[in-house]
Amino acid sequence: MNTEFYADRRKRFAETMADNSFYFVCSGNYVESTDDANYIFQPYRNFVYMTGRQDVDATLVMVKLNGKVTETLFMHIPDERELRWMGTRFDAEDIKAKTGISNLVPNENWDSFISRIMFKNDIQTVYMDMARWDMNYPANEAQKRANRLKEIYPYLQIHNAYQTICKMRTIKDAAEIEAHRKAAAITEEAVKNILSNMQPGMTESHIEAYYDFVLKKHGCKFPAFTTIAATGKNACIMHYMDNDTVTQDGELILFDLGAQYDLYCTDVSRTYPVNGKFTERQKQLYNIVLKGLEVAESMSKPGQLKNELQQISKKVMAEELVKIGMIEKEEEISKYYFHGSGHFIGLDVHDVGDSDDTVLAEDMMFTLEPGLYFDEEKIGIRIEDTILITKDGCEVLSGGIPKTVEEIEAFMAKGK
Ligand SMILES: [Mn+2]
Repeated sequence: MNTEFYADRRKRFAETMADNSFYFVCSGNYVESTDDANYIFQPYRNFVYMTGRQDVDATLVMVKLNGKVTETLFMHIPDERELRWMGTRFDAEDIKAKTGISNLVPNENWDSFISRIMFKNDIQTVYMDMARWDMNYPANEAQKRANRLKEIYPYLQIHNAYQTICKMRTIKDAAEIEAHRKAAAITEEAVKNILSNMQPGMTESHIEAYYDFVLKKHGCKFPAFTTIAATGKNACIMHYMDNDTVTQDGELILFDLGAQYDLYCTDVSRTYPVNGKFTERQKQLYNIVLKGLEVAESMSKPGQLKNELQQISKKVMAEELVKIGMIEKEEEISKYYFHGSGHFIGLDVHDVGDSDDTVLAEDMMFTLEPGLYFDEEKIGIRIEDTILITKDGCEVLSGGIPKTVEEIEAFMAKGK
């Protein structure tokens, strides 16, 4: 990604900072899993957003003094042993060039740096950056640093900049949209690989492997989230992730999956006949969900209240269920439909910034995901797209992934 995008984000944030203040955001650290192993490192997304980097134990500091902003990146500098064992890549000049931050400082210098800016200047305000939902989580690096600052400089006003930056993240810039497009294109190729290879008798995870293969081929080490591959009645379990059931001829299989590129996510659900052909009944129910999705997509444009899209999908599906006699009154749809209709998407799958009164605006990205679940028929159907709001409508980034009955049957017939 181009350096200018990160510099621009920092500049826009700096404009919201009070004069004579500083902001810091930490990338985070490894979390121990078992024995001498760690969980996969997940960099703090606001750090990535502001720097484009995914380093362990790094901190960005922006100091604003008399209207002038200086930026410093604190990093862990690997020693000889680490370079040998871990192969850690560290090229200071490259980091400076890619981030646009010219001050690169070892973590060990944190205390002296803080002492210096606090000694010379009348800083009263500090912005930390912390997403947190639970009192019982252990303190993270950002909290530890904020606590220490407060201890030494008890007069400091400490604010959380998290929401300000999350709000910026809801409007994607060109570089972010490009990354989302790449993630969507990889997902499309991967789902098509499933369709070309899926056969009744395979386990769900065997089918999932055709998807994983394409992700790895494109250098995506991990998907955006744990894949759901749920055949038959498993599709009625919202967070089914065992993926160990043998698929049967005549069943539908529900996939909820997505690739990520540069951490930018795709989130797609599709429901396909394992053998390549829908039964009449499956087609009837499938087309109701598809109609629910299509009507919401047709109304996705700037100015539209996002939450209304859920109601629109729900109403259309309820009307159709009444028509075919599955329910008598529209409100009875809650028997078959019980989840939300979608979420913002970005550096996180369930991205930040969404609220009950979100009005759609150009360059927002979100998903729509209506579904219907018929336990007694062992059929669960969800169809989900990743959507970009454009100037006067929307673009369905996942639109190339077979979705209508005709597209699905034609594609699967060709692949066999
Ligand atoms: Mn999904």
